[in-house]
Amino acid sequence: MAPITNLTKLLLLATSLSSFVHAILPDGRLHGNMRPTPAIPVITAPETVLPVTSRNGTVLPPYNTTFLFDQLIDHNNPRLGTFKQRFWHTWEFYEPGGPIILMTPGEANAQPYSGYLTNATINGLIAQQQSGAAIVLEHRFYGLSNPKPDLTVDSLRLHTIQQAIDDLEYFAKTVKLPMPNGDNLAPGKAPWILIGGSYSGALTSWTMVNKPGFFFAGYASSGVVEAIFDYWRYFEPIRQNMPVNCSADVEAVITHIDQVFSGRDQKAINEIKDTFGLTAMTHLDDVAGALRNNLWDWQSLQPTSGPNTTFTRFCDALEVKDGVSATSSGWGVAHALPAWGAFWRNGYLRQLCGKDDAETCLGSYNATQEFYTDTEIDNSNRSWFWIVCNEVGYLQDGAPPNSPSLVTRLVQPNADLRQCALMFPKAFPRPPKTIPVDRVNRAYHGWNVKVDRLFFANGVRDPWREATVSAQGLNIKSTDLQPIAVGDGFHCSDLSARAASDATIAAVQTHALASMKTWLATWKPTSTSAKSSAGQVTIDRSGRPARVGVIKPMNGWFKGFGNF
Ligand SMILES: *[C@@H]1O[C@H](CO)[C@@H](O)[C@H](O)[C@H]1NC(C)=O
Ligand SMILES: *[C@@H]1O[C@H](CO)[C@@H](O)[C@H](O)[C@H]1NC(C)=O
Ligand SMILES: *[C@@H]1O[C@H](CO)[C@@H](O)[C@H](O)[C@H]1NC(C)=O
Ligand SMILES: *[C@@H]1O[C@H](CO)[C@@H](O)[C@H](O)[C@H]1NC(C)=O
Ligand SMILES: *[C@@H]1O[C@H](CO)[C@@H](O)[C@H](O)[C@H]1NC(C)=O
Ligand SMILES: *[C@@H]1O[C@H](CO)[C@@H](O)[C@H](O)[C@H]1NC(C)=O
Ligand SMILES: CC(=O)N[C@H]1CO[C@H](CO)[C@@H](O)[C@@H]1O
Repeated sequence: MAPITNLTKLLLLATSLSSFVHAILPDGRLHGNMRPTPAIPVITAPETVLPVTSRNGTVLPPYNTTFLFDQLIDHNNPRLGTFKQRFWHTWEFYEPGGPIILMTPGEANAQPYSGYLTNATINGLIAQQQSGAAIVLEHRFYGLSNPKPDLTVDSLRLHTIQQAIDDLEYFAKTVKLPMPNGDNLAPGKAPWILIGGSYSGALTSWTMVNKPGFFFAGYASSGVVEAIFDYWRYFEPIRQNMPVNCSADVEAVITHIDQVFSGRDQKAINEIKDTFGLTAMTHLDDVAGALRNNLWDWQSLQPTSGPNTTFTRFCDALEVKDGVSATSSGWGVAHALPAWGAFWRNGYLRQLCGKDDAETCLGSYNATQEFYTDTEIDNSNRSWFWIVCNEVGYLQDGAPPNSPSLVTRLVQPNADLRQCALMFPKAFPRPPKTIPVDRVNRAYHGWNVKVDRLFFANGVRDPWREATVSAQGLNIKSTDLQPIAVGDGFHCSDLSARAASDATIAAVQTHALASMKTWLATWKPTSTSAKSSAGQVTIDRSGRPARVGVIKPMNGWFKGFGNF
């Protein structure tokens, strides 16, 4: 499990103090058979004693000042008017001529991402080196940036990748930035750099393909540029990089469980359910699917995680017997199965599900559960699942028969397609047959992206690697104008300045900073029109805390990221 961050504690506190009754798992997800989102790690600006100051000593607004921009509700129909889109901004390193560095954290409430204004992140390192200003923009349909008052299907029709791309363009073109000369810095007058990680890393690539030349340069960390329907390869970098005895045993246990669960020996089936403390669960694919959680825990690893992570404890539980570690072939099912079960019964299940019973927490079949029916705003799990079901897929399930699998083959894409229908019955009266990911790949070129001045940063141990331009077997060439730098990191590791403690990630960052320097030296203004930005911004003083919706650990999207 992701170490409980201060943010999570705050959210839990906020929730317990409010009237919300949503079931929340201790790790912040809505339910227990839910895969981790490819979101970027939360980095919050340090609370400094000193005020933020510009290079000449002017005192600037604190990093956590929330600005509001009037964004178009529907780029296909501007007459529908605008909604308030939140953003955060600083010009502490800015000097005239410097770049404007824009990031959306993507599928999350953006409030805790203030660190992406500072030199705790690659964004701020670029700003510091190039004398730029930095912006964090909340993505539509996340947090409090909502074109519509709820997350019903009718509202979510405006939640598409293309609308998000158009948001970025309209924001950059129109915003009157709250800084000196801020109405005279649109693209063409100042060089804009678009940054993103994970989904928003893909969005960076997709936007630069879709709006050629609009953003001068880009940086995509772990950008999952290729939409993939059956993304069973999510588990491949994990299988390849985890302790080999542990992967051998996980594979053996899962093969055994799949065999028993596919047979008719009810006694043997019940014994396995009991072993994991899941006796009361109804559906065997939910039981076997829930064991993916131990692999999803890998997603919260970072080079700075230290030795005592949930994932490490899991492998130790399987592989260390009476103080002795198994050889590379593992101990085999006879030891590993009961050891895995004990790990669940002795704390893991409680860590995952809190006070919820196993079926409520890990079951995926109950259409009336609040997890499926809650349509209040600020529920990133629901908003993201809409994009999953309609555009990108990335379904994380068992490997095909001829490949080793760490996760049950009883869970196949239809398990997620069934959930699409449960969560969005108005859009999917029946489970869809597939997800039209080809549309996304055709529109935004996926792995075939060719864009000047777009920097790709990826990590060998990132489970999302296989959807990036560094997927194994692709061999896409790194060039000066479209570099691909691969470090030994995990998911989006290179976004954090702290991750430079790993020399391979430091090299990725150094490479990126050098590319930005070279590219920006060639920038020339293309627009000389008079001041034009009319998008006045206001400051949000409402101070509304983030909401936590119903989370179940039955999909992996929303596993957190820890230890930056
Ligand atoms: C210092 O910078 C601020 C904005 O960053 C600007 O408004 C002001 O004119 C500058 N003052 C001097 C003395 O350069
Ligand atoms: C910003 O952070 C400071 C320091 O933690 C806090 O006192 C202040 O209330 C915060 N402001 C907003 C608008 O959240
Ligand atoms: C990062 O920025 C802060 C100002 O926000 C500055 O005090 C600090 O020296 C910078 N760190 C580095 C390593 O440049
Ligand atoms: C490892 O972490 C667990 C859970 O946070 C804790 O209970 C345990 O004491 C830690 N072990 C060590 C050796 O730090
Ligand atoms: C066996 O597993 C333990 C515990 O996870 C690990 O520390 C060790 O490196 C593994 N050894 C081999 C040979 O895989
Ligand atoms: C389904 O969920 C609802 C709402 O949480 C609950 O009242 C009901 O008992 C559940 N049904 C089953 C069969 O678990
Ligand atoms: C709105 C909501 O409930 N979102 C949650 C989805 O899952 C993540 C875990 O990463 C939580 O942090 C969010 O609060």
